[in-house]
Amino acid sequence: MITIALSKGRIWEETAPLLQLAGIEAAENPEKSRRLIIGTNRPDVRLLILRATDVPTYVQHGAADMGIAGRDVLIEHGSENLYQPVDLQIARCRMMVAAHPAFDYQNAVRQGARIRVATKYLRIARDFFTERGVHVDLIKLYGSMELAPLVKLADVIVDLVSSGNTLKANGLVAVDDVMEISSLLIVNQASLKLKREKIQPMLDSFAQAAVATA
Ligand code: PRT
Ligand code: MG
Repeated sequence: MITIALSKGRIWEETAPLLQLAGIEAAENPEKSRRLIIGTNRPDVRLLILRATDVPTYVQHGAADMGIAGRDVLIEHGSENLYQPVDLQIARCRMMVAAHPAFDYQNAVRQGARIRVATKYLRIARDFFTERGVHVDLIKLYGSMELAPLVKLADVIVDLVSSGNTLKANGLVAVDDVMEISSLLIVNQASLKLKREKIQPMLDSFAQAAVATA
């Protein structure tokens, strides 16, 4: 059995066509089903439907042989034991620093001021500002980061931006670019060794499908 860990929402939407190109079709639509284990047209392949941030954990411990996770999630989780053979180029967006237009970010950075940063992505934010020699106080949030600058919980946020509509709707502007984000195929290293004759052809199909849909 090959077990693939995935999350609902945008990852599923963009993964389904890749799975199909790789000859795998889910028996049920995970967006509609309440089932957390979903079979496929291949009796030897099943899907686990998880929270996006839990995907690396299942693959790392071998509860799933492979999975699909955003680079943001992988960096925050750490990638010990995880082989990352294919960048699928799906669920693409950018990690950005955003602020209220009244906050002079460039000046704060230049003057070496201490900046209050609210984010779900502590590791990414810490590394980004440390590299630039900017002193920050990090405030951990679990969602709705856009609110923080509006009520003066923080000077800036570090968050994912795709259309930019969420920033715009809350009157925030992007002030710095942290990194490009896409989702990667991750594989448990022991699974790859033990089940290589099944897994390697799947990795090749995914890589081809990613190029075909890019
Ligand atoms: O939503 P939930 O709390 O269950 O979990 P999650 O947010 O970790 O998962 P999900 O499914 O929302 O995102 C899965 C992955 O998709 C992330 O790990 C990213 O790699 C990728 N991705 C791509 C995004 C976005 N684009 C994105 N725009 N993840 C989140 N967003 C959010 C962003 O945080 C912001 O709140 O969408 C909002 C901004 O969108 P725009 O279009 O208004 O700019
Ligand atoms: Mg989300």
